[in-house]
Amino acid sequence: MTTRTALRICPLCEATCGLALTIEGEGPDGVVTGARGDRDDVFSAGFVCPKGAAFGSLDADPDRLTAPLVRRDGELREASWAQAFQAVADGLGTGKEGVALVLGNPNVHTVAGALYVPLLARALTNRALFSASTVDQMPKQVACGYLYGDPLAFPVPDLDRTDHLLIVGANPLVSNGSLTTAPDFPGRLKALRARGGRLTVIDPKRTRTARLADRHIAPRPGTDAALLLAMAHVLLAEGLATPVESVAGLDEVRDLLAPLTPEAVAAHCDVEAGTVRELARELAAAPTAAVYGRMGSTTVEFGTLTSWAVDLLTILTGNLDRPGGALFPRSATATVRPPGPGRGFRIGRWHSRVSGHPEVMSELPLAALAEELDTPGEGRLRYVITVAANPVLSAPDGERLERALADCAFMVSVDPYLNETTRHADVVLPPPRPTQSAHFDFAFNALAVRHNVRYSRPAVPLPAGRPDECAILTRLALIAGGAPPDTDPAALDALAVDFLLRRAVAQPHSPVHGQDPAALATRLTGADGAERRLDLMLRLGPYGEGFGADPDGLSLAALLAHPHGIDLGPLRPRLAEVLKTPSGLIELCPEPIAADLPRLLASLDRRPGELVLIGRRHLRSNNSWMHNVPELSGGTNRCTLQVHPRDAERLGLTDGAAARIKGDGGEITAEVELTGELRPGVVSLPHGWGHDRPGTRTSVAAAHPGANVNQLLDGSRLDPLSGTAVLNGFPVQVSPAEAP
Ligand SMILES: Nc1nc2c(c(=O)[nH]1)N[C@H]1C(S)=C(S)[C@@H](COP(=O)(O)OP(=O)(O)OC[C@H]3O[C@@H](n4cnc5c(=O)[nH]c(N)nc54)[C@H](O)[C@@H]3O)O[C@H]1N2
Ligand SMILES: Nc1nc2c(c(=O)[nH]1)N[C@H]1C(S)=C(S)[C@@H](COP(=O)(O)OP(=O)(O)OC[C@H]3O[C@@H](n4cnc5c(=O)[nH]c(N)nc54)[C@H](O)[C@@H]3O)O[C@H]1N2
Ligand code: SF4
Ligand SMILES: [Mo]
Repeated sequence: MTTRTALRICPLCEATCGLALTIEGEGPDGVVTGARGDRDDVFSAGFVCPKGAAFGSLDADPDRLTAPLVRRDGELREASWAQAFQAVADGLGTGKEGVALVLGNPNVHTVAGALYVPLLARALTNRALFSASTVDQMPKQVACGYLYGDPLAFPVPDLDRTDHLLIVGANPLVSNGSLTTAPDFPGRLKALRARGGRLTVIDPKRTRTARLADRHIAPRPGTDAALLLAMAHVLLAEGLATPVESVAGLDEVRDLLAPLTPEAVAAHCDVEAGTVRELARELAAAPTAAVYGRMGSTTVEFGTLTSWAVDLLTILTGNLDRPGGALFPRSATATVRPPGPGRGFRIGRWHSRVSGHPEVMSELPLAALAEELDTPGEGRLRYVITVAANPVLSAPDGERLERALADCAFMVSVDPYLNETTRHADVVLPPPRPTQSAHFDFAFNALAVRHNVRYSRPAVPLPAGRPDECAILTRLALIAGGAPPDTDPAALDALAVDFLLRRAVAQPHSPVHGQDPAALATRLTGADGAERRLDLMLRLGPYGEGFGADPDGLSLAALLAHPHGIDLGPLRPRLAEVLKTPSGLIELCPEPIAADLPRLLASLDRRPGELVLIGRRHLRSNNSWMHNVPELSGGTNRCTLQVHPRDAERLGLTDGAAARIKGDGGEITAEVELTGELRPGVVSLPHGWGHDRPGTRTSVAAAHPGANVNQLLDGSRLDPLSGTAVLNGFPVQVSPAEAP
């Protein structure tokens, strides 16, 4: 048997480590028999975590679907690709008005998600887009949208150069980082401390990240907005604020935060006023500093306010857009825009039908998907397309959603597994395994702590007749757009290329200004449409060769010549290029955000009920879909209810016994695990569990199903500005239960 090595960027989390895969066997049958970190990778330099090391098992999982499934006489059966696409065309029929498009997390990790999902969304042209963003980072997008005029302009902490990092509600030692792409995040935090820098962690749990910190603050969950805004109050009151020049609204912020003194928030947050002052002074005194917030700062009652506060602190301490602070990465495939004011950001251009939630970045809250499907009346969504999503487990009230999915007129899922969500589909279209897919990080290059660009072609070829995920989504887009069945799929790529080129040649600052788009299109290289589109984006991007304008610049050919990637240097200040607010300044005090502050002020006197629940992640997991890999299951990766011993005593719970947990949306049972790491009054359950449904095909996961924490929610607790579900810090009741 032949053995060879192939390079492949890991798609399993946001760290984007370069892997060196050992592959045995020829052609489409090649299997991964080993995975290690690629020591020569320009960005990850050999780092790999247990998930990356298990890449081969995940890739070869025998439960992965290898052929499409089509429902006939109530049962999902294997079918040919032609039959499956025909079934989709028949099933969607003329129902295009009422199609919900549901996008899950892996879309940010695939070429198909970046390049073809937008084409599918455009073909559907309706206003029913739902994604994992509204159970994740949407509050950050709203805050950045208002502050900088661009909801995708995320400042990223300059991890390798900062003197002081304040982490709010993130656990990168386990998650490997999010909205900040940094292979070996743990090593980079240790390096920060080794060079004399300071790490502060705000988290109701003493997590692995908190244990590494110089200072750990454990506030009451959901109170960070008040805590951080009180810190901002201190900066302003004590004359410690030294914001960058290009800000508007500083006086308005000062007035707005006047009531938020450390004393006013201390009891609410359960953090002493003196500590709030110290935190603010330390941040201001550090030569450079960055504030970094993640899930514990977004998926909470005041998610947008907290996200705004995170950036406010960075801005007020003069740390935005400077080395060692937080900077805006410049991705190799970004659209180059001339500096100058923009149109700004707004939400609510339309509203959801049932509860009237405002659209945010063209999306409606994932938590509202079930009601949009099951509530009768005009405009009811009757058709569902899911791509890489398992909302039955990842969104609130999966039981209601399951009933709605079972009842809809037609559902198609693009997914490699038959799981809790896809078991309701009428057609399942499985993409090939990761080794058979190309990889490029369109999303994460824009979040990386160091500029770089890397590309992996498929390590193993596809069998004849099997479409890759780009081809699957192309066909779906053509069907959704009503194209005749014999339409050449290449037409869609040609349209996308033409669109970008026409726009470029019309722009005076573009290196191809005034040229002929058709002639430029013929110069693109690449083995398929996706590669040609990547080539185009690279060539016209900020480091591009500009169709000959800069012979040393980037193109697909240059990337292919550098299999371990190309380093493009450290992050650099570029605020002027980023700002797209109408004023051309950072709009520090956006009206919609200011209007949400009274809600926060009103909550200050409220003492929440006895117990609140927060989530947690495990190192060897990834949301709902990695419990099926034997190497990644068992051990500490279990769905237990963590409880502080003091609470356990009060509630009559013992270690290893079963507990019943009740919330707005239902009740579940889980095994109790006592831990002193939680602050009392807080219990913790991981998400992505509940693999006990019939009709799924995830045999390893089904053996240890766990319980679905999101069943405790009914979908009504949302951060109003972003439509994001409150997944952290919601009230629950816990009592002893019979063993499950
Ligand atoms: N309570 C609670 N709930 C949470 C969270 C929490 O912290 N607490 N976290 C939230 C967050 S941050 C997120 S991002 C969401 C994630 O929730 P989802 O977006 O639903 O994502 P996953 O659970 O990761 O499920 C991914 C699906 O994609 C499929 N898949 C895997 N690889 C591919 C591929 O290459 N192509 C395609 N087409 N499909 C693929 C898997 O089989 C699975 O069905 O969960 C959210 N839900
Ligand atoms: N191993 C592994 N890695 C992953 C994933 C996974 O499932 N497993 N999922 C990936 C995804 S989709 C994402 S979005 C990222 C998420 O990346 P992170 O946000 O780093 O991961 P979490 O574990 O959700 O960390 C949230 C932290 O917030 C804390 N917290 C909860 N409530 C509050 C609060 O009210 N205030 C404060 N200050 N803290 C609070 C929790 O205790 C927890 O430590 O991880 C990614 N990486
Ligand atoms: S840290 Fe993330 S990207 Fe790196 S090997 Fe692990 S799962 Fe893959
Ligand atoms: Mo996420």
